[in-house]
Amino acid sequence: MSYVDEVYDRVVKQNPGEGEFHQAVKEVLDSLRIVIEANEEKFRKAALLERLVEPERIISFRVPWVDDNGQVRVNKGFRVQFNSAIGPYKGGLRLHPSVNQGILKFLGFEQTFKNSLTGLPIGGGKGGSDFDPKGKSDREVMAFCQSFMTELSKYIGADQDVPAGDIGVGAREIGFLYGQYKRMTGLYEGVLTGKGLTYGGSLVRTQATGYGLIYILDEMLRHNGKELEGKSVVISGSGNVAIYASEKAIQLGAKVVALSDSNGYIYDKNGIRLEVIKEIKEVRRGRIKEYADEVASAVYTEGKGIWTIPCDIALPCATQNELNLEDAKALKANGCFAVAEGANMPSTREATDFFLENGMLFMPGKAANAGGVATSALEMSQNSLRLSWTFEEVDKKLHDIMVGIYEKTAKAAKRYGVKGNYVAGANIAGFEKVVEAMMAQGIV
Ligand code: NDP
Ligand code: 2IT
Repeated sequence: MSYVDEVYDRVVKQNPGEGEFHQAVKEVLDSLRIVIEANEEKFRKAALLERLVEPERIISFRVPWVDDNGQVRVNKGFRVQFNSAIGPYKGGLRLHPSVNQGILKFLGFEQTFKNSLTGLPIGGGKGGSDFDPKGKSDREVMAFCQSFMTELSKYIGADQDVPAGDIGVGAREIGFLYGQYKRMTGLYEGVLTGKGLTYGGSLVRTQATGYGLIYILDEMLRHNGKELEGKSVVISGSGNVAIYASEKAIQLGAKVVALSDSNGYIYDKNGIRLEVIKEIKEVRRGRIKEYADEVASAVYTEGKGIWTIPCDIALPCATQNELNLEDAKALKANGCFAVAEGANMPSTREATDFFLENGMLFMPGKAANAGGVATSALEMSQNSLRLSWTFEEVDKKLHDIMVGIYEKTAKAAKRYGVKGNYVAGANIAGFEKVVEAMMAQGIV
């Protein structure tokens, strides 16, 4: 049996019930076959793959908090410190009822390669809780965040592990978490990123994942003789990534015609009005359906189905496995020619294979959404230097990093004879740096 298959079988056996983790490992290992087979003896002897798929450490803890009725509630809290070969653990915190250890392991595994691709010195980690911020008061969210950080603060630090936002964690939650970290440790340090601008945050971090997604999409299109201007774009989700991907796509002359949330989607034939979306989502914390109540040209549809809307470009920016084979076929049938993943692993394996086999341009999440964590690393640099760069400076660095990721990804694919396969390219390029660092540091 090949080394890759042996390690994959072991992952399935040793991590029962963690389907998303198996899926993420399989996708990476499958595309690394060519690289691994060329170095099989060396990697086997060093148990390189076995170490790569095993998190360095998982911390799991109880999060008790008191709701507005005086009732004590208990959630599960986690931090997966996946790989520190190239820098301190770095990655977001997700607050969503679907969170469990397997989901966070898939995210931490992906994060390790993504962070490597950025070229910056950050390892891979991810954390979160099954706490659902939806419908909770600000005080309840604060109570949860303070309790969560009381435990987490023992395991993180500016040179050790630096969490940030992800689904359900934005500026409000980062503020509560930071306040509690400072109170617990007495340290005013860059232990979290995505901080507010008045207490150590970086300009552009809010926009970074969405802007970065459009920067790399633009680069991919240009290298393939296409352009963004005038194209119609469907974007799923309406959170941080979806909103700022829309903003940059519109700035560059595209027309964003649809957005969604977990209840349904809106279609606006005139192109969405982003100021209305921002008011609903960022200010009122409302539902996407409210857009159709306010904008006459828009239609709201309850439930799934956003990928049946005809478009040139599709950007899944909500959550894992939100785009399946049937969706991929519908996109292709309606003329879509490019897909870039703002979310982490939003396309199922079958959908990804369909895109690649049908000549569609496809940029996988670990390359396409790396602008968020890259800008987090820029926030860490500014915190260490104790200064702040301007919006233009950070935006330019972000743009250069995304162009760099495109180049590394495209070159690695070409080098291994799979030109245009950015899935293989991103996995190989991300892997090479992590492996070199791991091999250099001995058996750890
Ligand atoms: P937000 O919480 O800001 O927004 C999430 C959006 O996705 C909401 O519209 C939400 O709808 C929708 N969504 C979440 N879960 C589901 C679900 N199970 N089914 C359907 N819709 C869902 O999160 P972000 O925008 O930050 O994150 C979106 C994706 O991007 C995630 O995959 C995240 O891991 C990834 N990402 C985020 C980065 C960042 O910097 N924030 C960086 C890189 C990747 P609803 O409100 O109804 O729940
Ligand atoms: O998935 C991700 O890359 C993020 N949620 C951002 C992580 C970060 O540390 O900024």
